Amino acid sequence: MLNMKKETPMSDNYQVKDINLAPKGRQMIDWAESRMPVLMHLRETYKDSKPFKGAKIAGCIHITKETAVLVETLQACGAEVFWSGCNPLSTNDAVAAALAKAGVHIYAWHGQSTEDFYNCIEKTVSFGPNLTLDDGADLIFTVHNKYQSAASNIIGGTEETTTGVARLRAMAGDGKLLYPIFAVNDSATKWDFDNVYGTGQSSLDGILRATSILVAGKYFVVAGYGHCGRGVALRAKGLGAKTIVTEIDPVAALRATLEGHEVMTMDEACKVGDIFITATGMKDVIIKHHFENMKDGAVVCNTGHYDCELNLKDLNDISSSVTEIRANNEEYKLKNGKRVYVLAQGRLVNLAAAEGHPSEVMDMSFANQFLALKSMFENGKSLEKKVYTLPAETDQEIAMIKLKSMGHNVDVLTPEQIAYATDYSAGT
Ligand code: ARJ
Repeated sequence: MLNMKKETPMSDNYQVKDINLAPKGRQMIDWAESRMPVLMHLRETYKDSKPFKGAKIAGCIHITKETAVLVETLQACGAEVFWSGCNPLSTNDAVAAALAKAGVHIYAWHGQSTEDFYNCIEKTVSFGPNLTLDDGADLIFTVHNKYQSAASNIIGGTEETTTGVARLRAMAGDGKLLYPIFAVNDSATKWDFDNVYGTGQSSLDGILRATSILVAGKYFVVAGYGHCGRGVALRAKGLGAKTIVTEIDPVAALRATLEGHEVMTMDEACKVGDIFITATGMKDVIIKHHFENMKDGAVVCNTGHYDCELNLKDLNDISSSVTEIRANNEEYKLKNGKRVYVLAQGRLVNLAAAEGHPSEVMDMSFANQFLALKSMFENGKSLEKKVYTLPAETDQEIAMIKLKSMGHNVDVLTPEQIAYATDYSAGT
């Protein structure tokens, strides 16, 4: 059906860095499972009825221990799964090996070239999936741009992240989308938790692993005060940083000032900051003249989905040397004599230099993924080729299971209270 190159170097079952890493990967997955009660509850609930029987799911998301719990939950509930990573630097090779051992058709390894990255995605498409799962929409774009014939077999897909959702909405607006999509990112139990607390903690984790520097007392510049930037600024402040936010949206900037951050333009902030992190989803946020004006020793990184937020070509042009001084930390010696340290080559610092968001928060994101795919498999044929959000009841269900797993409960309205809420004759 697909015009895949016949001489693909990949085996039909998997392509990972080292299959012998599987036992180590299995330990990591076991650890994640013990912290993901919602997903494990869904596995337990649906493992006998197997709602995914007959589903062939191609997925393109970061290969982490948390992703492994999602993949194995889909498998346990009847799906056949074909996986690739959505970033050349975020694959955990031990986890990938454990998944390969567990029968997942997985094609991903850490540090792969851009060419291999796309070859791996194409390999998963060659199996003729009927559902797709994306983080950043690279798999969907591959189907749409190169393998349109595969789309006729695809009932629908899901998208994990803000950047991907924005692009898919643009595609749907132009009438270019070939199958319906659930925007998992837009569920409250994803966006309000993963993007804020997940990105906040894991980005600081990545910065600390790559630098081992003290955050307290430093000028910490966060570009973008969306949910992700807000989470990062919150955690940096918690560690004692003097936080500075740059924004293009006056409402977001105003929110940042009232939440205790200094607000300024990047032209101003570049001269002040000790640590910079971009969380905008936009390209060219830090460019040549910003790098040139930074203080000696400034640390720069990105936590947005794509690596275009820092213009590293600009930085290269004004540098006389680049040296890797520790894992995920490159020293650029500028021709003006100053040094700038770039983490994880400008790729998402939280996934490339650390392990991504903690399992507890991915639990909710991936419970949304599971329920979105289930709903798509069951009802997708009746949907239009648009981007949909999940119903509010799904958020309620996920939040309730999560709360209960943490030992909390909520109050319930009485019938009188329910009537009161909509009683427009009631006054003081
Ligand atoms: C898998 C992760 C992890 C993790 O949900 C997050 C999001 O929206 C992404 C943008 O690319 C990354 C994704 N994410 C964060 N942490 N995916 N496993 N541990």
